[in-house]
Amino acid sequence: MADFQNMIDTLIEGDEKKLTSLAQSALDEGVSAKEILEKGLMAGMDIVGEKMESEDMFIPEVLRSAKTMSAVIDILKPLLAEGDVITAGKVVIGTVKGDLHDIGKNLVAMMLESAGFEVYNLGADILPDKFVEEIKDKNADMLCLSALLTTTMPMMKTTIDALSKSGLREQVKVMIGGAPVTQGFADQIGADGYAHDAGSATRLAKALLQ
Ligand code: B1M
Repeated sequence: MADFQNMIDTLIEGDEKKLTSLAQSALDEGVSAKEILEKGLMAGMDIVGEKMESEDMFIPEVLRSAKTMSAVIDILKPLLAEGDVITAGKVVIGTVKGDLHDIGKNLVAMMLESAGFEVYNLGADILPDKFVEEIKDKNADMLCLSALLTTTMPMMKTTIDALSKSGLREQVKVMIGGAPVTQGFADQIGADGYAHDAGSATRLAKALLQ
């Protein structure tokens, strides 16, 4: 019988070799890729998110778990049947124009992907119109904006304004984050939510799209 708890613990430890072997053994026993994804990997990543919020895990450890999960997902992907993965929502994410910081944003993107979101990561230094274009193109449910500089925070408002101007604001939730960003700033510029770190970003994204 598949040992999902062992998979969860191994994902938290970030031991890619062991998790690959556990997933392979489960597949050999006839356990479906979908079950491994949901009960082993996604369940484990939920705990990683909680541990990050409570500061029981730190950025390098979270990154290691996220990379471990991605490696095992690559094995499962060809075995997942169409319809096996119900996405939690489509998310467009990027760092705003003028800002080159992307390490934290990439961590948020990885965590969202691990939680079952379909993530379109545009990168850093992204113009408001590029975000809008991508949202239209992908029919996205959520826009995630990151900024690490106090000087680029106003670009978050400019981007939300561009979204409103395009007529898409009502159908897209906007979440913002980054070290200098606060809940007060999110309220001020009309974002739907602010998250402090990648763990709480995943939780908030789920809540906003529920
Ligand atoms: Co720069 N930088 N940097 N930098 N840099 C900071 C941000 C700074 C605080 C350093 C300092 O002075 N102490 C300072 C900003 C000051 C301010 O505005 N308040 C600063 C500065 C001034 C600059 C330059 C202007 C320096 C210069 O050229 N004179 C310049 C600006 C370039 C530009 O962007 N136009 C610059 C350049 C750079 C590098 C390119 C060298 C490099 C970035 C490389 C890269 O990202 N690819 C860099 C780095 C690495 C940093 C520090 C050292 C580290 C940032 C980081 O990656 N942290 C940073 C100082 C620091 O933070 N200690 C600094 C780790 C990362 C995991 O955390 O990004 O906070 P963080 O992400 C967290 C949360 O914030 C949150 O979740 C993440 C995970 O928990 N989060 C979200 C992030 N986005 C989110 C989105 C969400 C939700 C949560 O929802 C959508």
